[in-house]
Amino acid sequence: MTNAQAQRASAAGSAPARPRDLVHVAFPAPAPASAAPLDRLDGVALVTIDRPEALNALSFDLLDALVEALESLDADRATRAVVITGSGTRAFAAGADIRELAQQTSISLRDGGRFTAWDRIAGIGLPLIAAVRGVALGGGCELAMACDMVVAGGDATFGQPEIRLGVMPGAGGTQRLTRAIGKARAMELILTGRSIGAMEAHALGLITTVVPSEATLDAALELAGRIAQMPPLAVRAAVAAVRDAQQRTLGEGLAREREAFFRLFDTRDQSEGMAAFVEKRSPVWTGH
Ligand code: CO8
Repeated sequence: MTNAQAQRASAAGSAPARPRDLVHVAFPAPAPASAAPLDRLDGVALVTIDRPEALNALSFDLLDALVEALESLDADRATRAVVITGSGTRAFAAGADIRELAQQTSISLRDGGRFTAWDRIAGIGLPLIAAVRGVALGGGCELAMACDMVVAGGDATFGQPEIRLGVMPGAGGTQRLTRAIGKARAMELILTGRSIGAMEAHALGLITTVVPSEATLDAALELAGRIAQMPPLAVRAAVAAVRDAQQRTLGEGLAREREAFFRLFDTRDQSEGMAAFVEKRSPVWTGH
């Protein structure tokens, strides 16, 4: 616990769980329980938000612990892809911790600096896959949308219910939802707070895939495992370029894409990948 966190806990007169207890990291991720054997989870990390008693609500300390976990995985060259999930079956995350938010003022939010966690999540270079069962609401939906792909179980629901609390999305929801599903549909969801099920979310283009609920984590790990088999420098470059499509003009994005493409020709993986094709063999990626 940091000093600031200790002071906050002391001021609240209680001893909350230490931040790192709220997030668990398994690296490499455990093999899925599915029948299909997966021997390709080298390089895949599983990050679990573990606060099921509050439907994995994202307290500020939990978010800090999540960011710290992601940043240390990002700094480890052995990690190739990350799956983020919520513990239990009822929630990915039911949003910000409303009890904690209820005590805030505009000044405490602005001066507290706790929202920088969201910028740090956006700065993670690894591909992030959300494995969503149950609710992904408010900040939970925003966290799923901050990931690069979303694998959802049939029991998943997504929504931005903040309007019903007298506020609005504040961690990217208005921007990422609008980019994902378009202005008119985002407006309806944000202005009414209506939640949508996994099938509707898929039809709208919000998520990558829908699978039977019990298969959600396995499907996300399997997807991460496939990505982890790809050349890591090219994966990171492609992740950055696709993200650029959501945050830059077309001209800027195209220029950055071209530069990233050119830079990959300085890598051994590019030589190896193309030589392997010509020599009709499988490539061996080294990440150099
Ligand atoms: N914050 C705090 N506690 C929560 C939250 C939450 N967001 N969601 C659920 N819980 C708690 C409940 O209080 C309850 O605790 P307890 O047993 O101690 O009373 C426990 O989790 C179980 O929840 P319910 O009994 O309510 O379970 P139900 O199955 O009846 O209902 C729902 C499930 C529909 C998901 C319901 O819990 C709900 O509506 N939750 C709130 C959803 C919501 O409004 N989310 C948006 C929050 S605002 C937000 O995310 C703004 C983001 C801004 C930036 C992010 C900054 C971090």
